[in-house]
Order: sequence, then C-alpha cells, then structure tokens
Amino acid sequence: MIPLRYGADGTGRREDPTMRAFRADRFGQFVHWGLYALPAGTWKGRTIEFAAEFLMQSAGVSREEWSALTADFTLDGFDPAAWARTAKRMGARYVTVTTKHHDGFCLWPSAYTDFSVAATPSGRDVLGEILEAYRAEGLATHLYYSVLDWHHPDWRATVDSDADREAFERYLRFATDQLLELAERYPQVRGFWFDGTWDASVKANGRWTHEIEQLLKERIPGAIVNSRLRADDHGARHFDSNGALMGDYESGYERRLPAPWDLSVTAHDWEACATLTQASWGFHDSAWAERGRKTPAQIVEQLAQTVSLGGNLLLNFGPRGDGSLAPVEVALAEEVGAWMAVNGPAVHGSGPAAGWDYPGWGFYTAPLEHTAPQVPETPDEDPTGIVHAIVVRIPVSGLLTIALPAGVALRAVRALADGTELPFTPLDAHTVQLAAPAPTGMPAVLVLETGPAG
Ligand code: JFZ
Repeated sequence: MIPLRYGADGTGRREDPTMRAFRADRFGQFVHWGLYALPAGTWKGRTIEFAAEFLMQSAGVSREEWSALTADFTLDGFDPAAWARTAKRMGARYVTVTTKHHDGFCLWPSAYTDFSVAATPSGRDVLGEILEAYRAEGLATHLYYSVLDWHHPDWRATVDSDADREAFERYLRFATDQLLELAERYPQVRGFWFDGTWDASVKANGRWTHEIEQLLKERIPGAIVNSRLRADDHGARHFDSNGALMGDYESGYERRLPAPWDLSVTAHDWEACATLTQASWGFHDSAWAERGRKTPAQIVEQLAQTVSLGGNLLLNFGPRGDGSLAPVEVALAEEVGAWMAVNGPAVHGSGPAAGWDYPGWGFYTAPLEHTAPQVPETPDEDPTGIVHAIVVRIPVSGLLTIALPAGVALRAVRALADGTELPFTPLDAHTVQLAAPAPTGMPAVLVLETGPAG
C-alpha cells in the first residue's frame, strides 16, 4: 500500500439511500447546452466535423468573437418543461446538465464572472429553470462542471513557471467559488459530474480535487461525485495509486461500454455516457452529425448491456440554439420510452444477475434486491426469484439456449410485454432451450422464473 493523502476515501461502495437511489435509477439524461448550440458546428460557413461544443477551439474562434454569441442566446424556443417531460417519458430517472462547459459560459448568473446568462438578452437563471422543470417531473438532478476553461485568463493546461502556478491557483479558487455557489444556489441537486480534468495542471493538484469533493459533500450531504474529478497525490486519475476507486462511481466509459462478459466492472458503481449522434455532445446541425445516429434499438441494447454489468447509462441530448429539442431526439426518446413503459422493470431497480453467464444473444438483469439469492451460496438458500432475459440478437437457429447456474431450476418463462408463457426444453441438468420470440425490431424481454433445482 502506497500511503496517500488524496487517494480513495477507503470506505468502498456507498450503501446510503442517495447512492442506492442513484444506482436503482440506471438511466439518466445528459444535457449539453450552451453558446455552442447556436453555431451548431459551423463557423463562418465552414462546417467542422468535430464535436460542436469544441467549435471555439476547432475553428480557432477568439474569446471576443465567441463571447459575442451571448447576444443571440435569446431563449426563443427554450422550454425546459418539454425537456423534462421528454426525459421522463423516455424512462430517464435523473438528468445531468452542463452548468459550464469548456468555453467557460455559465448557465447560471454567477457572481464570479460576467460570462454567463446574465450577459444574454433575457438575463434569466436558465439553470435554475431547468432544475425546477426536472424536479417538477420527479427526476433527480446532477450538475456537470468543466474544470477546463478556455475563457478564464488564469486557466492553464500545464504549469511551467511560478507565474503559471499563481495563475492556476487563482483559477482553482475561482472554480471553488463557483462550485460552492452552485451548491448554495441549488441545494436540491443530487450530485456533481466533473469534466475537463485530464490536463497536467489538474493532475498536479490532486489535493484540490480531494478538497472540493469533501467541501461539496459538506454542503450537500449525500452528494454523489464522479471519479473523473479526481487525481491522487501522484496524479493517478479515477483509480488511485493503490487501485482504489476515487469518487463515488467510475465515469471513464465514454461512447463505449465494458465487454458484456467483463464482470470485473461489477466490483464498483459506474456510469457510462453516450451520444445519440456519432460524436457530438452539443447540437451539431450537419449531415456529418446525422451519420451514425443511433436507433432506439441500439440505445436499448446499450442500456441492457450497461444494467447487466451493474452500471448506469447517461444518454446525451443536445438542445438547439433557441432552446428547443431537435425533433429527431424527441422521436428517439418517445420510442425508447415506449419500450421502457413495458420493459422498464428489467432496467429500473435492476442489476447484474449474479452467476448467470453472458448468453451471447442478449443480457440478463435481476432486481437489485434479489441479486444475492439468485445463486444460492449455501445449499439451503432459496434461489426463487426472477431474472430478466433481454434478447437483442436472435440466433439463426431461432433457438435461445439458457445455461442455468448450479442449484437453480427454471420454473417458467414469460414474455414481459404480455405475460405469454413460452415453453422450454431441458437439454441437460442445467441447460434449457426455447424458441426465440419473433423479431419486432426492438429487444424482447423474457421473465425467467427460478426456483431450487432437484
Ligand atoms: C468530454 C468533453 O470534452 C466533451 O465535450 C463532453 O462533455 C464529454 C461528456 O466529456 O470529452 C471526453 C472526456 C473523456 C474522454 C473522452 C472525451 N475519455 O476519457 O476518453
């Protein structure tokens, strides 16, 4: 064990009510919204085939020119109630919203900078309105905050001189002030999602990442903080130099997921984030962004894979410059929501089905409170319960093979959608086979009712 001052807190997986609620939610909505939604990937007629929220950097726009966008941030189509309704109907249980992205523009009227909604025509507290809209729909709220800041004169990627050190120390003071301001203005939030922490300047300041996590948790008891914030004494990120997770859940899976059989990730809480378009988080109005746009079935498959491995999925939406949602994203949310309305029990409050091997044709999930008894650890433990089989690929044989964990028998198989019972045939002591459900274009969920073998 390497002695660390700013490593993991050593308490392991959190089991308090706030963390349990976050874990049971499983599905969240990410919202990337800021000035970058106005140019939406195109600057002076030139479309940049890169994430829209990076346009200031990728198109080489000066601070002054970028700041002038505030005049066009008029909120003409801004309808946070519609965002929240869309998220709720999709089956998301929480939202994570960008308060300040890399360009430094703040969605709340911060006392520590002029570069905020206070400088836009309406002057409204946009963030406050968004949080209130989601609260009204019963969703929990988390705040995204980028430490990286292209606007602030004191931000540094590297600290190469005493002058840099002083500047970056002032910057961290500014970030601390802003984060405590957010906690004070919006004490109803459930957590903080840090980003833009990969630079050498932050890695050399593990102490600050540790302190700000503690400070925010003092101000908002139970607050949930992602691992991306953290660096330890030696600059190790996410996991400290002893391999222990820092922050409350691992947040390194981005536009990718762990392999379906990689049970190592079930050792801790984690959340993956995903884009609907190929590679832009902010609204990108171009044919490039549309290429590779995900289908509802792909989203549901990612969600099923995530839950089967004990993670949460944070699915990104990029509202347009006027504050309205793009119709294509609303349509996607509706279709995912129609699936969730029927099959939500395989996602919400579910987690890995311990002892059930990855079947290839889909994913198993089990209700969180039943996870333990699914596979009896002692012969007298009762494995009665249910496992959800989420079928995403139908084998050409048309048959699904289910390998049962030792000591577990299959009592019945039903379609979750309508309760129809599906007959199955035992192949040997712990393998059964059944006809795959007819393809509908969307994953089918089967409820496997289990009991003790023999
Ligand atoms: C970051 C941001 O730069 C991006 O704009 C967006 O907000 C996203 C959610 O987070 O992008 C990253 C961060 C981490 C990795 C890749 C892109 N990573 O760990 O591979």
